[in-house]
Amino acid sequence: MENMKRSTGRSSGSVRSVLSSYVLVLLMVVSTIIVCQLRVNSLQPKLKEIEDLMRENKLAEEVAHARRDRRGATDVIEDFSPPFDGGLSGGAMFTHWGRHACAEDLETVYAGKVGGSDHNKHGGGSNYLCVPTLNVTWDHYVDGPNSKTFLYGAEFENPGTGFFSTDNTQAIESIQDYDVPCAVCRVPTRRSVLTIPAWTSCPSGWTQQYRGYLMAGHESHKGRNKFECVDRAPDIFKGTYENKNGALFYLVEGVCGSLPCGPYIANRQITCVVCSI
Ligand SMILES: [Ca+2]
Ligand SMILES: [Ca+2]
Repeated sequence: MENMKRSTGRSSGSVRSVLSSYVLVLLMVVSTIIVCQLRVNSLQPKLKEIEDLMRENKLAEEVAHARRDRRGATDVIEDFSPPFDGGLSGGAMFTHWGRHACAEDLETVYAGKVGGSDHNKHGGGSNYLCVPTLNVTWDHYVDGPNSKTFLYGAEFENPGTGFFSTDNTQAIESIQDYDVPCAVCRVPTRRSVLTIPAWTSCPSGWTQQYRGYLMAGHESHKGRNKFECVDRAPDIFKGTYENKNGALFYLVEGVCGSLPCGPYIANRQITCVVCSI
């Protein structure tokens, strides 16, 4: 019995000892956690400072990257764009058919006479050209008919009466067979030029460069030409009244039925206006 009491007492002592050890370990763990937490808390401002620095550094990198991109884009734009001048650079180009020079407020790039393919032959070009009469220069050449493609001069054909003013014809009453002048014009302050058939004035906001009659080749001839607007007060080349033909300018008439009858009238000569904006 006595032994049992001693044994029980030893067991209780062991249990207390073990419990004490657990409590001690627990206290150590708790104290360690508290110390760590305190350490974490003390590091928090430093951590935030580091995060702020990283963020700022990232932002700085992003700003630097964006600046590099912008510089690259600016270089590309400068490579392909002229210096900004308020949007007036460039100018618009057109050919003033029937006049020796452009209007005074325009730049006459060059003047000449109209050329084209023969009115009654196949082949060649289908457009009228404004061919310079000054400073004609050659590169390599072999004289003689070699390629069988020719550039002719152009003249007025069957211009009728009452259509064209004689204001600029130097007292010549009829422009029949006279060679057709032309001038290539630049409108420095405009960006667009448009030829409008069947109108004698420009749309609102547009400026009229000139007006006249639509002209092209004769439908029975083999050649084809572009329609061009020829000034209703043409200049002439004095002394060119000989009938040389070549490329020809005829007044163009509307065909009612194919075009809507009203506004268009059968066989009525089509007007035109050249406008810029
Ligand atoms: Ca002629
Ligand atoms: Ca003729």
